[in-house]
Amino acid sequence: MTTSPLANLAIQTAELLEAVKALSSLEALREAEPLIIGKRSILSTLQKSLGGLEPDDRREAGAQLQQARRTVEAALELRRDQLALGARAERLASDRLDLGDVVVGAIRWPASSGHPGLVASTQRELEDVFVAMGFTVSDGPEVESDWYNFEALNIPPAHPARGMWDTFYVEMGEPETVVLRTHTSPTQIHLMESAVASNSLPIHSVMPGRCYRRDTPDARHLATFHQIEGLVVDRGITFADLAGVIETFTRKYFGPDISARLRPAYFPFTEPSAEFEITCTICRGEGCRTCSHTGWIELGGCGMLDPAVFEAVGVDGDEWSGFAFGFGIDRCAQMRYQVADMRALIENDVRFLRQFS
Ligand code: FA5
Repeated sequence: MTTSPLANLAIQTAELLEAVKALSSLEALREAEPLIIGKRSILSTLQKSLGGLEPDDRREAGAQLQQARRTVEAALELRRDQLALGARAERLASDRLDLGDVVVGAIRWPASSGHPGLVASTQRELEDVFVAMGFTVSDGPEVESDWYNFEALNIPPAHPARGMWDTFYVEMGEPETVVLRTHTSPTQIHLMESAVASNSLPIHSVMPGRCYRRDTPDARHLATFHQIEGLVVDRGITFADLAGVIETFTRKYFGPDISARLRPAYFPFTEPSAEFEITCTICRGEGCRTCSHTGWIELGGCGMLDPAVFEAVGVDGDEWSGFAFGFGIDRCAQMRYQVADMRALIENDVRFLRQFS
């Protein structure tokens, strides 16, 4: 008498069900699945052995085997669902955000109060330095007509110098072209126009404010940044006055250890013009990524007011002369507080911000 190949099917099925129950993770289940119901499983081996049976026996054995397979498959699916549920619960527990914890733990209670950002406080410090030197503080609009941002500053349409400032345009053409100011120099024009209108020359003023350029942010540039413009219009003003103001400013703001230099430059609204640079405070002049390995950082431009500008605003150049400068406030903050990458100023990382509270 031959034994049926399925003689131990009940025991074998029970063993498979035990094995399924013992699976402790989704990964273990994925690994064990081919051995439990795949081609290499005992169920598939038994299936192959049915070939030698009589047709009736084979049909009956086939049905039994099918039933066993369905039972094991159902157990496997159930185990898969249980394990997936467990894994999800674990994930949720580890991601859990307890607002109570945040108040008591991370923020500290009582919560610390806010404080002005580094650029805002630098602007105030710069204003204080210039006020102590006898300047008043004025401001002007951030949205300017083409006339104020360019033309009155001796930069007519299509002048190649427009390329110096990559501009955000608000309106193009008729009735007039309107831009986000690319520098604070248009405020000079407003100030001189109103001084002429009110017959209140001379002017000794600084004008801080936000500027916009289509510049790609990097270690020394942002698309939205700040400048402080300086304007002096008086009788008998010379380049020596300008150099003296810059030297005094550097000593007062950066201290005696920092060297400054003026290098010849070109701006359409000043003649002669210069660039104002200081020793890079990140590397102390050794050369680093922030200063492009030159050891120097440009803080701004300056120069004697060009006669064309006086003409545009109606100042009598025979009686008056003057100078102007425009320094980057973010650059000043960067150099004073040794911020290697200017982008840190706008990232709002509280670990950075807290250092300046
Ligand atoms: C000007 O904007 C001139 N208006 C300065 C000036 C005023 C010259 C008066 C003569 C008389 P410049 O494009 O070089 O010049 O910018 C001056 C300073 O602004 C730079 O030295 C730098 O400190 C700062 N600056 C310019 N572009 C950016 C920027 N994208 N991000 C941060 N700071 C900037």
